[in-house]
This record gives sequence, structure tokens and C-alpha cells, in this order.
Amino acid sequence: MKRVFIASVAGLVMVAGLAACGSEPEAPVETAPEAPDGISVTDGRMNLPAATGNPASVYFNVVNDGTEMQTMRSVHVAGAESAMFHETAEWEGRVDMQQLEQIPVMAGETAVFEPGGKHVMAFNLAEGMEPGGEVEVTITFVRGDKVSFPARLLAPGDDGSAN
Ligand SMILES: [Cu+2]
Repeated sequence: MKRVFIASVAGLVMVAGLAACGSEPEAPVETAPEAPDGISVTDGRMNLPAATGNPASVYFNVVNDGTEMQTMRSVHVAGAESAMFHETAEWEGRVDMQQLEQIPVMAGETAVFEPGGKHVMAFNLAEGMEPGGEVEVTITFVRGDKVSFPARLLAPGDDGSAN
């Protein structure tokens, strides 16, 4: 799968605050989402936190087989009180996380969410989430289209590659 780094369009990405692992809840997601033209999501997975109460990390690939750029605006994780896009990167010599307000994915490209890079942080998880389970994740795009996909629940640190 082609990997896409969005550094070239970093100007489009609004960054709000450094290392914000705790913030406002997202607006609730409506039912019956409809994906933008050509958008699909593969390999959804969520690493459960090692300690109860900590946030979980969600990873996946957003494939844009359409003819237009699509821009992700928000994310909802079922069973989490709130969720947001994050990126892990090095700034001035130290590795840190930032919130991303919007994430574009160009026509014909794939936005990869993976450990050490872009990811979704899910906060205040419901009880009873166990490895082997699944949750639904919904991404909303700037024009209001949505795509939902399952994320497999993995133990902390499990990269899911054995599955
Ligand atoms: Cu994060």
C-alpha cells in the first residue's frame, strides 16, 4: 500500500495546541453515514490502554480512490467519550503529540494512521472493552459526509500483525 506523508500540505492542517491529550468532546455523530466518493477505510484497529482510564490509540488507512481531495474533520469512536486526530512527531528535538484539526487525503492517495505517526486518540473508554472485540469508528469529512468502519480491539502494544 502506498504511504502518503502529508508534510507537503501541512499548510492546510490547522494545529491546535501541543500535546493535548485531553480536550473537549466531539459533537455526536448521526446515524446512516455515507462515505464521500471513492473513500474507503482498511485495517482498523485500536490498542487498548495498559492502565484503565488512559486513552486508546486507533490506527487505520483511509484510501481515496476518488477524483477529488477529501478532508477529514472529526472522528467518533463508539464507546469512547471523545476522540480526536493526533500526530506524533519530533518538534525541536523532542517527540510529542499534537492535535490535528483537519487531515486531507489527496485523490489516488492513502492517509496512513500508524504507531509513531498520525493516529486517533480515544478518551474515557466504556468498561468491558477487551482484546478480540471490535468498535465502530466514524470519520466525518468537511462537507459532512461520513465513513464508518470497524476497529479490532488489540492488547496494549500489540501491532496486530499476527492476525
Ligand atoms: Cu495521541
